[in-house]
Amino acid sequence: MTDRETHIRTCPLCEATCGLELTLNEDRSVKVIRGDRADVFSKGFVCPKGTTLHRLHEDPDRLRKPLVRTGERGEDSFEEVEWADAFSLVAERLGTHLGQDRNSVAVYLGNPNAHGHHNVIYGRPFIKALGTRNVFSASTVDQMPKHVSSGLMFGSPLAIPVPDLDRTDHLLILGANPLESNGSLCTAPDFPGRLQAILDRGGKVVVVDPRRTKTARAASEHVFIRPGTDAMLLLALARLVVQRGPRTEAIQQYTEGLDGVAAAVDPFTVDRVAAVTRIDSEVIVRMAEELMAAPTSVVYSRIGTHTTQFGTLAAWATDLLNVLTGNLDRPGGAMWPAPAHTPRRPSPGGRGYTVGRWHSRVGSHAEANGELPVAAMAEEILTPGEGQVRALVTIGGNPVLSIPDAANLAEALDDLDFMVSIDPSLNETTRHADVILPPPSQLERSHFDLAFYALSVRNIANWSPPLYDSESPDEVEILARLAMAAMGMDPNSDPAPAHDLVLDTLIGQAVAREGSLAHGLDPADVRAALWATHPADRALEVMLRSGRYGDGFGTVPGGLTLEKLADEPHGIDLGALEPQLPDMLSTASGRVELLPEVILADLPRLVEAMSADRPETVLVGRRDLRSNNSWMHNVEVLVKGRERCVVWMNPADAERHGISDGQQVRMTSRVGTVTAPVTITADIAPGVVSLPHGWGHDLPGTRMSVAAGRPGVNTNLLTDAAQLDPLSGNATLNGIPVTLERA
Ligand SMILES: Nc1nc2c(c(=O)[nH]1)N[C@H]1C(S)=C(S)[C@@H](COP(=O)(O)OP(=O)(O)OC[C@H]3O[C@@H](n4cnc5c(=O)[nH]c(N)nc54)[C@H](O)[C@@H]3O)O[C@H]1N2
Ligand SMILES: Nc1nc2c(c(=O)[nH]1)N[C@H]1C(S)=C(S)[C@@H](COP(=O)(O)OP(=O)(O)OC[C@H]3O[C@@H](n4cnc5c(=O)[nH]c(N)nc54)[C@H](O)[C@@H]3O)O[C@H]1N2
Ligand code: SF4
Ligand SMILES: [Mo]
Repeated sequence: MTDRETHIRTCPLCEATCGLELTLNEDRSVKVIRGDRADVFSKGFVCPKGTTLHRLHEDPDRLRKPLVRTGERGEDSFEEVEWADAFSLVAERLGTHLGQDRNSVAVYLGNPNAHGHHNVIYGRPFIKALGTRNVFSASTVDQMPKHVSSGLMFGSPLAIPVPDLDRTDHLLILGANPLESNGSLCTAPDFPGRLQAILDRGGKVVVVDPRRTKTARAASEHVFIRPGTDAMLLLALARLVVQRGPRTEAIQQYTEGLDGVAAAVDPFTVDRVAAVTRIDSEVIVRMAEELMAAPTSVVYSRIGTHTTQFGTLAAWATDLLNVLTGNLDRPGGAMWPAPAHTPRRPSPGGRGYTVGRWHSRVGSHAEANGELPVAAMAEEILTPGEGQVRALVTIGGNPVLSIPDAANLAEALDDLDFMVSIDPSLNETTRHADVILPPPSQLERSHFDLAFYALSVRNIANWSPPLYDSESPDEVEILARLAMAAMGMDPNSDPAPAHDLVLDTLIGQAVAREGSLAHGLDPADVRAALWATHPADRALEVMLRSGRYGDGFGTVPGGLTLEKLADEPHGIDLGALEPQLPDMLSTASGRVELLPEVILADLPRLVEAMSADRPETVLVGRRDLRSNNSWMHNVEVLVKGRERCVVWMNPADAERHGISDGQQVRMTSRVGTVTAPVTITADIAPGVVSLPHGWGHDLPGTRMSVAAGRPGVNTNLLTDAAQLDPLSGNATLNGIPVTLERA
């Protein structure tokens, strides 16, 4: 038997960053993908999606050449064109709009942009080149509340504390289901193993979720909650901890506002909160006592708590509680990663963080992180007047399936003068585009998880080279050429100046920033020292070598370089998380702001909501291990088997509505109606139904042959774009009032 060639790379599909081992055939096609046992972080763990990564590359439906529309929107009437022609067309059409009004061009960035370093590095410069304020992304149907609360409390939207899974004695999870999602804002390959290890060392895991999820089953305890009420529960827990004496001795000196906490949380009495959340008072009290009694404990809340009308309050309350139990910035508690691509901050304090530096034109929604709420994108397109959005660039996203009131958005896309999508598929969103520019596959690019190593339960660095060369321009070249077009340059001229601009900006920051290992170096020397050749890798190299473990371009012998990482295909483990207070704080006060003003100003809304009327039935979401948002349903092995796009319904609700297992239910919300088959299960709380997102592949004009055969329905025809978390602009995707009837 001959030794087969293998290729090691990091899985780019979810936040877990698993190492993959690809065994190749003689023609270098992929024979099989397994978990990489030698990976320093994932140690062989893999899920069904990771083992099908090559199927995306091989998918005959994957676009290989640019498409230009020849017929009506909504039909599959496109022709393949040469890249230069596609770029010229985009330059001409975008140029016309940009020439009149920069804000008339909007951009939408989808989830895949966060996976890997290419688009993380090139996304911002591209947006800057467009010069528009109409920037939308999947962040406002996701984690924006956590950015806002972290910005307000710690000074930076990226200073997100993660649960120290591997050392904690007690983990309280709210609104996350990592045994299906593999974790989010908490990069931890083999989440199941890490949770089991907590139990094995005598610790406890408690899951709060309106469904008894796979994670809940694996935990020590599951607690049902009424959707949308987590912020109240967390503040009731905070109130109990304050009453019993908060454990803040260790970090008190780094905090601001501690004296005011008791008054702020006072309205959230156990009895009131028990009634609203439908959790017994005794259970709430015990939850608080256990958080305090455990040697170390940590509260971790995720998308089920963020995509509600109180998303930012829930995100803030989570960290407030971790402070009060004495578990912020402490092993076994909530800790900040120290990622390789950023320098260590030399001292606390900074400019702080603000939201609402500008507002959206129609709904007057506040900007957060330079973005406007994606739930408001349709109204910006459809409402006439000065500053109306007339052209749209989508980059790796499928908002027609992923954002609320999707029918309205689809209508809005048809109303545009021009739309261009950078995307490898002709799907529910890109079918509205005039031009589609397909980037190469994941196997044709290098990979480094810039975003997720900053959210990781260990400090890790792992870089993967491309497996294959690509004949077409890669994604950073596409972005560079579109940026040139946006700046009035010929997109078909040499893109080197655009790449140089990105690189020189990064080098400029690295040599200027205090704490950077390139501080004070001559930019020309830094540039001359670079080893990498690809523009995205060169930019990454600057970050790594000037970052906290870097070689400082020769000034720190033995320090981290990209070349070194390239020699370590299984990654480098840079150690467990370490305490970082107070230097990492960039608030204006240089302290942890426990009671930011905008949070305090929003609290009365939560107090009022405790006595509001409650709808009889609400809809929540669900994720499945074999699915990934909207875009892996064209992989046959992942979608075969039982139907996954089904409504979960409690037996009591089913009986009340006369619905039996497998029958169709018609669900109607304020904005739409959807009909789907029912699975009756006691694993969901009464008064709650659940339907996964990312389905609804039966729209005409797409090229997703496998997905079209198992279309499912689009749950975002029901979610309501009018219900936002006011502080972050995040959409409400959970707790949507619906009425049910047998179809
Ligand atoms: N297999 C798979 N993995 C994925 C993805 C995928 O689509 N499929 N998507 C990736 C992405 S983009 C993300 S952001 C992450 C998300 O990762 P997670 O945050 O773990 O997301 P979910 O698995 O949807 O878990 C959310 C849970 O919240 C519950 N929930 C709903 N409403 C409420 C509420 O009001 N309160 C509480 N306490 N719980 C509530 C839901 O029942 C659900 O179990 O997953 C990533 N990983
Ligand atoms: N009801 C409900 N709705 C939800 C959620 C929920 O829990 N409930 N979750 C929300 C969350 S957390 C998220 S993150 C969003 C996701 O929302 P989106 O980001 O809008 O949707 P995805 O399905 O991730 O879109 C992936 C798209 O990227 C393309 N793509 C894949 N790889 C690449 C690449 O390398 N480059 C480029 N340019 N394109 C690529 C795919 O072809 C596909 O078109 O959905 C949100 N919507
Ligand atoms: S858990 Fe996530 S990173 Fe790991 S193999 Fe599955 S999809 Fe890939
Ligand atoms: Mo997400």
